[in-house]
Order: sequence, then structure tokens, then C-alpha cells
Amino acid sequence: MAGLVTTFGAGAMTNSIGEIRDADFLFVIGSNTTEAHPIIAMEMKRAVKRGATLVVADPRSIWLTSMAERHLKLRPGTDIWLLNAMANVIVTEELYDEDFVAHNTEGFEAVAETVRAYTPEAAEQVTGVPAEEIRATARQYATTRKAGIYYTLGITEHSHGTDNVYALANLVLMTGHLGHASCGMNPLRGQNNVQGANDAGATPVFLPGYQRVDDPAVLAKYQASWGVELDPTPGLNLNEMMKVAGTQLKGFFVMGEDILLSEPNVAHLEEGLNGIEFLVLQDIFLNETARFADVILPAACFAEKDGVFTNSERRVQRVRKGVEPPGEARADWEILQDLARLCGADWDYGDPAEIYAEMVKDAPKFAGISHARIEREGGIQWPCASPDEPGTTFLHEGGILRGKGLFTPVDYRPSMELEDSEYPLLLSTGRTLYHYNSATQTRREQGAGFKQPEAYVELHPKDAGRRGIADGDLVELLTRRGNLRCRALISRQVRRGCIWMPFHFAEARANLLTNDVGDAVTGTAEYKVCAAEVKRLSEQPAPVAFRGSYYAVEGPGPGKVDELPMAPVSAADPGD
Ligand SMILES: Nc1nc2c(c(=O)[nH]1)N[C@H]1C(S)=C(S)[C@@H](COP(=O)(O)OP(=O)(O)OC[C@H]3O[C@@H](n4cnc5c(=O)[nH]c(N)nc54)[C@H](O)[C@@H]3O)O[C@H]1N2
Ligand SMILES: Nc1nc2c(c(=O)[nH]1)N[C@H]1C(S)=C(S)[C@@H](COP(=O)(O)OP(=O)(O)OC[C@H]3O[C@@H](n4cnc5c(=O)[nH]c(N)nc54)[C@H](O)[C@@H]3O)O[C@H]1N2
Ligand SMILES: [Mo]
Repeated sequence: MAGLVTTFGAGAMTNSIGEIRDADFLFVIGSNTTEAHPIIAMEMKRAVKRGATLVVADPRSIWLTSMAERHLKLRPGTDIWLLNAMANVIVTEELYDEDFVAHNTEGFEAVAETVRAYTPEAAEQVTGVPAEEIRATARQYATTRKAGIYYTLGITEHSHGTDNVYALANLVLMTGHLGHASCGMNPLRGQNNVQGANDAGATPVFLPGYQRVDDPAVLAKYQASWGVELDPTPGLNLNEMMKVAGTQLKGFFVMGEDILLSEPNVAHLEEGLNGIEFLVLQDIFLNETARFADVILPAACFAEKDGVFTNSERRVQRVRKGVEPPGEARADWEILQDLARLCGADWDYGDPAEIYAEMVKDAPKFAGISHARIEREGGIQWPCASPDEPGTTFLHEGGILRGKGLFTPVDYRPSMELEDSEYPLLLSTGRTLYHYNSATQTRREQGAGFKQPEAYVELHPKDAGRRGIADGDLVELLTRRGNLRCRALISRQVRRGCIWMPFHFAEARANLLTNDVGDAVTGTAEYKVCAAEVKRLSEQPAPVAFRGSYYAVEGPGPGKVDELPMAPVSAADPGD
């Protein structure tokens, strides 16, 4: 997130996964860690077992909330109120780290002034979280030295996502929970190697190593190194690109993404794609987006190629080819190299190690890392500027990287679309343990399909009762952008007035419903809040094997394999 980039360096965990077990206070906000990051959640469980205090701030009840000392079950999209109220308590009760603030930060006064209005009592009105719980959390966080913040999409996938990140950073800075073990500001990253992709410059703003394209010194360095002219203008971000599909953008090269499943307001995107001239899809499977493809380039999957992946704690690790790619599939870099050559470039890389060496040459953060070194020593955490440096377990030891940590005052801005009489519910979307994002991979194997064969929406019993909806009923879900059919899962996991659905299912795409407004800084879409309504359908065909998501995990096992129905295969699924 940009907030982290400007405040603390780059968007990655400041501290390491292995330090979590030694933390004494864990503040998990907007992260369903047990389902989305099970290995990291194991470290959290370890800490709690050891006696650490866990507080979870999440509009839903998730597994972690069952082991938390406190669950702040806030109204979706109101995190600024919660976080500013925590800051208010820390400032008014003088629990901040005066020494750290004086020597390592700037701008504290502006934040102290802004949060004055955010009293816990006023915050209770907006968030629904009792004032005393906000106070208790703020006091515990401020007065525990080994106190870490862990956050994910519940924080970032909002039109005010960057503001949320700033509000968290303000808490870290005022308490000085930075620069030592088991604390910090820890965004848990998403896809395998999304960190590495960002590090490598797969963004419209940065060259490798978070060096801005519009910084003249950076540009001069790369022009000299690569021997080409470079455009100093930042490109369009994903959200902006999707909005100009068919108008400003006439050609698409989609690699490792199923935009027709994962982008917001996807019906609008489909309209745009009808107006483009050419779409290339480079993927390991025929996904939904393949419907629009003129050319499909078959890629090898992670187990069929060599390279490195970087994880959330900035650790660059080797991945090795275990099996040969099937058919005509080839490693992504080989396909790209051939395309570059056809376009006239004289690329001649022999293997991924050579590509990596070129990538780190001009990027000081990674300059000391190489495939050969990882082979000898194991994974290495950046920053690592030279081959004799060991790498960095946690950032900001002995002083903030940018010199002074910058406080940024932020005020609450409501989510773009709130409930009204026509669409009286708030819809939020996300993922589950059993499926992986666009589910091109998880819906091809049977285990996940047994557990979660079809799409569903979680609905509070009161909201269901009013609408005459029973558990397992087929319902229609509507928003201003579209509608779909899925099963109702009646559950107190969600707050009254809120509904939740996973976005994994091609035949009931949550993204037909979501709002495509993006965060002002990053463009990240507001997947977590939009206004919706649910209706029971008059026709009620028998469910495929409705078992819901959450409770099924600890419920009875799947039974004998041949007694269970297969996962439904969507119309567009090639049934590979
Ligand atoms: N099994 C599995 N694991 C995955 C993935 C997968 O698809 N399946 N995807 C991977 C990817 S790409 C990513 S980015 C990560 C994402 O990992 P997470 O961010 O943990 O996953 P989400 O389900 O999107 O949502 C996180 C939590 O935010 C909460 N939330 C929603 N709105 C708000 C809000 O307004 N405020 C607060 N405080 N919380 C809110 C939700 O209730 C949910 O518990 O997971 C990765 N891991
Ligand atoms: N409603 C809603 N929508 C969301 C989200 C949400 O919380 N709610 N979360 C958003 C987030 S955080 C993310 S990260 C996106 C994820 O959305 P996507 O990136 O679209 O989904 P993935 O399933 O991660 O992968 C996309 C494609 O990559 C292919 N693939 C896998 N490995 C390789 C490979 O090695 N090479 C190539 N070329 N292709 C490969 C897969 O087959 C798949 O077709 O969804 C976003 N969309
Ligand atoms: Mo993600």
C-alpha cells in the first residue's frame, strides 16, 4: 500500500513471521488469518497459547475471534473511527512514547489535534464497538512493548484504504512499536509472490526496488543501464485500466489474472472488452477471461519452472522445477522472451538466475541477493545491499528508514455506497479456506469441491427471517450493478444488516455486484462495502450439497468420497 510505502519504506511486513510467536499483544484487523494465511495464523495461535493477548477487529466472526480476548465487531468501513478513537485514548491518557515521538517522528501534533474529536463514545455510535472496549484495546496496545499490528484486505479494499493504512501507521509511530522484534506494521500479502512482483516493479509507479519512475535520478540510472529511453509518466493502475477498456485501451495482455472473475463491476468491464481489438491471455488454465481471448499462450505453473518467490516478510526464496510442463506449456519468462525477440529486442537470457541478477543490479534494496547465494544460505530477507550483508529480519532497527516517521492525520470518509431503502443491506466479499481466488486451481481438485461446492451468501437470522429465507434457500442477490443467484447461509457470523459472500465462483460472480470505485491513491477497489438486497426465489431446486463454509470446517468430515456429489462445473469451465 502506498501508505506504507511513504511512511515506512515499502509495502511489506516490517517484522518477520517467526517473531509473531513471541509477541505479547496482537492486533489483527481486517485479516481472516486462519483461512487466508494459515501458516501465519499458526504463529498467532502459538503466541496466544503462550499467554499473548489477541484482539480482532472485524465485522465478521472468524476463527480467530473464537480465541481472541476481544472481538471488535465493527460496522464495515468504519475503521478510521475505531483507529482514531484508539489514538485519541493514547493521546489523552498520555500513553504515547514521548521519547520515540520526539526523536524519530514528525507531525505528531497534527494527528493529536485531528483525533481529539474522535472520542471513544462518539466512535461507539459509528462503529458499534463499545467505548470501553476501544479504551481497553488502546491501553493494552500502547503499554505492551511487543505489540504487533497485522492487517489485510479488510483495511485496504476500501475507497479510503490508504487512509486506513495511515491511521494504523499513526498508532505504530505514537507508541514506538517499531524497530525491535515482535512488533511493527504487518500487511500479510496475498498471492504467492505478489510481494516479488511488486518488488520487481510490476506496478505503474515503480521500477524495481520501489524506485519511482518519475524520479529523474532513477530514470537517468535506468536509461544508462538499459540503453533505452524511458517514459517518466506513471502508468494507469489496474482500476483505471479496467475503466478505459474499449475506449482508451484497445489491446490487453492478461497474464496470470482472471479479470472477468476478480475485477469489480465486471459486467461493465465485459461491455468494455467487447470494444477492444485484441486480447492475449497467458495462463496455466482456460479461465473465464479466455472467453474474450484472441490468442492463448499456455504457461507452466509454479511447480514446472525455476525462479524465486518473495513472501510477506520480504524473504526471497527459491522455487524449483519439480515436473515438466505439460504439452506446449512453457515458463512465463520463456514466452515473454520470445515475444520480446519478435518485437525486435535482443533478449538472450539463459535462465531465471540471469534475469534476477539484472533486476537487482540497479536496485539497492536487493543488490546483495542472487539465486546462487540463496542456494547456499537459504531464503534472504531484503533490504540486503551487498553479498556480505545477512539481510534484514525487521526494519527500522536503530532509526526509521526514511529518517523521521511521518504522521498523517486522516478523517473519516464513509464508504462510497451506503445502504438505503432500495438496497438496505451492506455486502462484503472475500475468500475462504477452500478456494483460491478465481478458483481456476481449487475447483479442479475434488477436496475443496466437497467442502464448498457452490456459491453462497451469509445472512443474519433476523435479516433472513424478515425476508422469509431459510438456510440453504436459493436467493437472488441484487445491487445497483447486477444480480446473481446463490444459496443462503444463515449465520450470526455476520452483523445484522450485513451480508457476505466469497468471490470464487464463476457461475455466481460476486463481482457482478461490487462497486468499482477505487482508492484515490492505489486504485484498490472497494470490494468490502456496497449496498445490496436479497430476495428468496420462488423456485427452489435441491442444493448440490449445501454445507456452508465456516462451520463445516469443524463439523463432520466429508464422509466416503463416492457418496458425495462432485463440484458443479461452470459453463465456461473447460473441465480440464
Ligand atoms: N484459502 C485462501 N487463501 C488465500 C486466498 C484465497 O483466495 N484463498 N487469497 C490470497 C490473497 S490474493 C489475499 S490478498 C489474501 C487476503 O486475505 P484476507 O484479507 O484475510 O481475506 P478477505 O477474506 O478478503 O478479508 C479479510 C477480512 O476483512 C474483513 N473485513 C471486511 N470489511 C472490513 C472492514 O471494513 N473493516 C475491517 N476491519 N475488516 C473488514 C472480513 O470480514 C475478513 O475477515 O489471502 C490470500 N490467501
Ligand atoms: N469481490 C472481490 N474480488 C476480489 C477480491 C475480493 O476480496 N473480493 N480480492 C482481489 C484480490 S486481493 C486479488 S489478488 C485478485 C485475485 O484475482 P486473480 O489474480 O484474477 O486470480 P488468481 O486465481 O489468483 O489467478 C489468476 C490466474 O492466474 C493463473 N495462474 C496461476 N499460476 C500461473 C502462472 O504461473 N503463470 C500464469 N501465466 N498464470 C498463472 C490462474 O490459472 C488464474 O487464471 O482478486 C481480487 N478480486
Ligand atoms: Mo490479493
